[in-house]
Amino acid sequence: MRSMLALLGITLALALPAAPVLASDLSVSDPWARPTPPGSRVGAGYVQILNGGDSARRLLSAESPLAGSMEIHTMIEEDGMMRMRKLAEGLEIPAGGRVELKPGAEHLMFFSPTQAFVEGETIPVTLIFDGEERLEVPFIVSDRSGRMHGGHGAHAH
Ligand SMILES: [Cu+2]
Repeated sequence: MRSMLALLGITLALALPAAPVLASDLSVSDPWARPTPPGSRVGAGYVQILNGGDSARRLLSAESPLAGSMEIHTMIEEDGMMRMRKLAEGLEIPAGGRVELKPGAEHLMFFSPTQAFVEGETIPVTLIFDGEERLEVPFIVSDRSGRMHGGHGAHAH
């Protein structure tokens, strides 16, 4: 039985398309979104994106079935105040490097959420990269307000 299973495994492996075609150098870790009150018109999401490849990649956009639209933002200091700005060209993930979207820095914006983001729930997000690569990433809604100092929440859009 054991050897039959092993054989079956080999057969299946041979039947699969060549792995490098499907393999991605991109991966993500710790995707999370902030809880929002009902009726909120915006939400924010954060994630680390790792690029294991040897060429730079670019996050171009994002979308979610639970938001009317999404944007990639950064924070800049202007007249002593931190303000959000849309990254129209997207966000580069350096070769062999990583970018951490986090409060007070780059982040994803959810506009016109279709529902409140409730702690513990999952927001499905598609991250869209150059080369038309799409990563499906579930963002976990979690309250990390203790770490939000200088973050996004205090700023009107
Ligand atoms: Cu923003």
